[in-house]
Amino acid sequence: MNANAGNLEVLESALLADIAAAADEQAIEAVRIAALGKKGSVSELLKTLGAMTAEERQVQGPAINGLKNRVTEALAARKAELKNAAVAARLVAETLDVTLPVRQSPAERGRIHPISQVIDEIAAIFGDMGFAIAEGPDIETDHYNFTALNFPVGHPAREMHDTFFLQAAEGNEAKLLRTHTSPVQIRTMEAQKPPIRIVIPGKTYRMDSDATHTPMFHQLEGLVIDRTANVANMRWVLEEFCKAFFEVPSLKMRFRPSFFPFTEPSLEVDIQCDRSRPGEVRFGEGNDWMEILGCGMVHPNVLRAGGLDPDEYQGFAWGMGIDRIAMLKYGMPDLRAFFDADVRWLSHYGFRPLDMPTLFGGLST
Ligand code: 2NL
Repeated sequence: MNANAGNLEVLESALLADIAAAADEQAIEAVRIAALGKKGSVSELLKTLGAMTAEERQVQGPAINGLKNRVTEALAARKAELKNAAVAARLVAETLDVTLPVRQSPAERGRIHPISQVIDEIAAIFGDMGFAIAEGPDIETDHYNFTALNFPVGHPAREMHDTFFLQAAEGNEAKLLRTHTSPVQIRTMEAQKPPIRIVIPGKTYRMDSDATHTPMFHQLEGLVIDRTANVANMRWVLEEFCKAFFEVPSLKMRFRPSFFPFTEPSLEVDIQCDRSRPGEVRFGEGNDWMEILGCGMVHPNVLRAGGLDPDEYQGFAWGMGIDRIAMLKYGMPDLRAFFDADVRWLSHYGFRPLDMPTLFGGLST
């Protein structure tokens, strides 16, 4: 009897020590199963009560049940303790400084390159006039880049030192990097019937590199072809474009005779500007002129090369440098910074991606 009481005490202190030593909820559960589970040490003791005499049970019943109750309580207390400790540990580990400034999302932090912005602005202006955007490959054939555009054999632009030629496979004609976006107009004439009203923005390449020229630059050309398109229509389209692009209500334009192989007649266009303030050019005011684009009536040979009958169709076309007009509009002094990929430059001169240029909301918001 006394020996049994001693055994109960030993078991109890062993179980209480195990409970105190349990470091997490998994460990405490293991102790519970070892003591109170189906084959647990305490459960096994309880099973022995059935085989006892009434006198024995009177003593052992309360002793074993008392042990069971104290172990149950100790398990519950330790479980609660571990739970609180786990919450406290998470509170320390998962601190959140709510006074930190909110980090901007990529859509807010990123910037649209001025060239992309200007292309979007031009697309908005001509899109509003009913033009579609057309694109084509940067790598072209001699036919689309020169021959179809009425460049005579021996024209200086066809020389190796002006144009980037690609290495040709044995017996094949060398391809080249397009020197203007005009090949896209020829491809469009071949692919669709007039009326054609397209603008073509894109990369162009010439072997030229100094303070005002980069070997890759951006051009925008336009093409209108139908049965009656004429110089007066061209003048209106270009004037509406310049007013919208430079965001001025009125603007004087000057058309000077010029020469391009692909147009006849060919014209160069100057717009009115004011250069009287140092380091600043204003458009639509003043008595100065600035050259802005070249244009003309599409040459009959070019119409023929595009598969059109010049006795049936006529049209006008124009071309301008995007990089240059972007510099003019946004006062960027150095062309080369356009292609340096300097994020400090881009965060200064770039545009917010969510501010899309529209004619009703403003182009350059
Ligand atoms: C300039 C002048 C120009 C064109 C480009 C063109 C294209 C075809 C037919 C006729 Cl397919 N013309 N393009 C016409 C006149 C001028 O560009 O100074 N560009 C930077």
